[in-house]
This record gives sequence, structure tokens and C-alpha cells, in this order.
Amino acid sequence: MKVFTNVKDLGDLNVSLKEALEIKKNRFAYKHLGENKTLLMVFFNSSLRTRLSTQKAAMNLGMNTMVLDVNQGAWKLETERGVVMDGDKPEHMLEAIPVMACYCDVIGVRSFAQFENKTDDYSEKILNQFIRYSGKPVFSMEGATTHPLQAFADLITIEEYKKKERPKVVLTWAPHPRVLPQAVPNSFADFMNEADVDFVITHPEGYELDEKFVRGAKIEYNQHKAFEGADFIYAKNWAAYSDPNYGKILSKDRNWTVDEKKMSLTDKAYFMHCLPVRRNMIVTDDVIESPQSIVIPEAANREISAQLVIKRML
Ligand code: AN0
Ligand code: CP
Repeated sequence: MKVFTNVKDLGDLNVSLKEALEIKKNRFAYKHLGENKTLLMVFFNSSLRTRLSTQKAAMNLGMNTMVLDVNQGAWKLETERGVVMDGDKPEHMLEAIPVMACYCDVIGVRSFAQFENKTDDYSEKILNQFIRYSGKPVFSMEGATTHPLQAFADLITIEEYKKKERPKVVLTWAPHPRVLPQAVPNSFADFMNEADVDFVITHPEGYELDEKFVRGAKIEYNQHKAFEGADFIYAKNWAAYSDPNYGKILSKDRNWTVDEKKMSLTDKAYFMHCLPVRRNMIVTDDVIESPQSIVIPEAANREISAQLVIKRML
């Protein structure tokens, strides 16, 4: 595996799920693979889970790890070719990437959407420069448009907790005070569309996601209807994708917050969220603290999804 940004990079999903569950049972079985190899993790944005779980996964594989926080202590990087660099950015990505690649064997990159230009965001400008100019295997630790390590961990979690052969999985938009990317819902849809689940997306009008990820998924604008009989509720906020509102907040309506009343419409559904989550905006204290909340095991599976990807890259 050279690149990991989308579900298709995993090949057969059932094979990948089996491999992930095997890794989980014996996470130190491949410790020899990473001997004398180095993982470089490059962060353009903050992280708690991705930073720790990916580092842990690499250590399980016997690797050394290095973390670079581009915005804390590294030179500010220019991304555009042809720019006269007389501003505040002393270094260009075109040098920085091959230099970083000299010191490592595998690279993980976190670089969120900037919401200045939809075309730039959706062309994954920064991630693709790493893929093109590093000469090393590169995986997304959340790019501008996808967060595949999260979605794969989500799928592993659903596989572990499902009580039906084909569970009903509902992705619900929920309110949030700040502009958030579409990467998490895009990847969740990308994976659920390939998994053996009955997948429904619910959101207010205007929050339609990119068709490339939604594909044939069912859209239900009535959140209550969407929740009926659900086995998994996956909550997430995102900013609008459709023109002319790309990157805008169209609603902060707390009627969309996931609460106990809505959860009672489901078939005792499990509650999921990628975290970090804003309580009582996205989900009430009662729901996230209930026995049906599986946000912690979900986060724990980030170590497993990362380990499978790094193992294949090694
Ligand atoms: C980010 C997002 O919504 O994409 C990261 C989630 C994993 N969340 C925040 O910036 C709060
Ligand atoms: N879920 C997730 O990716 O969390 P972090 O932003 O803390 O890495």
C-alpha cells in the first residue's frame, strides 16, 4: 500500500476487517516489520487521538516515530508554486517535503480544509503534494476531504457491536458553534456505502455532502424518521458543502442535538462520535454517558485502523 486516503485503498473490505481483528488480538505479532524504520507524522492542525493512536500503532510494529507540528516551531510553509516569497513564509513545500522524506520511511499527514477555496480543498492540495514529492508511502491523518483512519475504526467498531447481519446505521448532522470540515462524514459515508449495512444520512436542507462520497445512500431530512429502528447513531457536525454556501454555518438548531428522546426511537442504538465532541450541542450528557455510548471503544479502535495501514505500508 502506497497511499491511504479512501476506502478503495484498502481493497477487499472483508479481508481488511478480518486482518484488523487479528491485529487487535495480537498487536505485537508484527514487531519485526518496523525494525529500524521511522514514521513521520506531520500535523498542520491539532489532534489528540490521531497523534497518540497512530504513534502507538507504529510502536506496536517496532517503528520509531517522529512528530512535526508545522505551526509550532517549524518554518511556515508556502504551498503555491510561482509565488514571490516576500511574505511571512520562509520555506516552500517543494523543498520541505523531500527534506522531511529523507529522514523517514512512512509519512502521515493531517491537513484540514481551509475553507478559502472549495476547489483547492477538494483537490487535496497539501496531501497530494506529499504523495507526489515525498517518494514515500503517505497516509491521511485527516485531509481536507477525508478521514479514512477514523472511518475504518468506525467500521471495525460497528462490526464488533452489531447484533444484526445488516444493521441500520444513521449518520446524523448535529449543531456546533464553529465551522467544521466534511472530512469525517465524507469518509464515514465512503466506508458505509461499501459495508454490509443499511445506511441513512439525515441533515437539515442545505447540508448535502459531495455526491462522490454519498453515492446511492438514502437521505432523510426528517431526523426523527431517520432514527426509527436504527442500530447505530453516528453524530457529526459539518459546514455546508453546496455552492454558494461552501464552508458556511446554515444552522445551529439545537433541535438536532442527539438526546434520550430521539435515542428512544431507535432499536436500542449505540451512539458513536469520532471525538472531540461538544456536549449538549452535538449530544446530551445523558446519551454520551449512557451504556449505549461506544465513543471510547471507537477511539480505541483508531490504534487498530492505523496499525493495519502502517503494517501494509511496511
Ligand atoms: C475536526 C473535524 O470536525 O474534522 C476533527 C475531528 C476528528 N474537529 C474539530 O476541529 C473540532
Ligand atoms: N477523531 C480524531 O481524529 O481526533 P483527533 O482530532 O483528536 O485526532
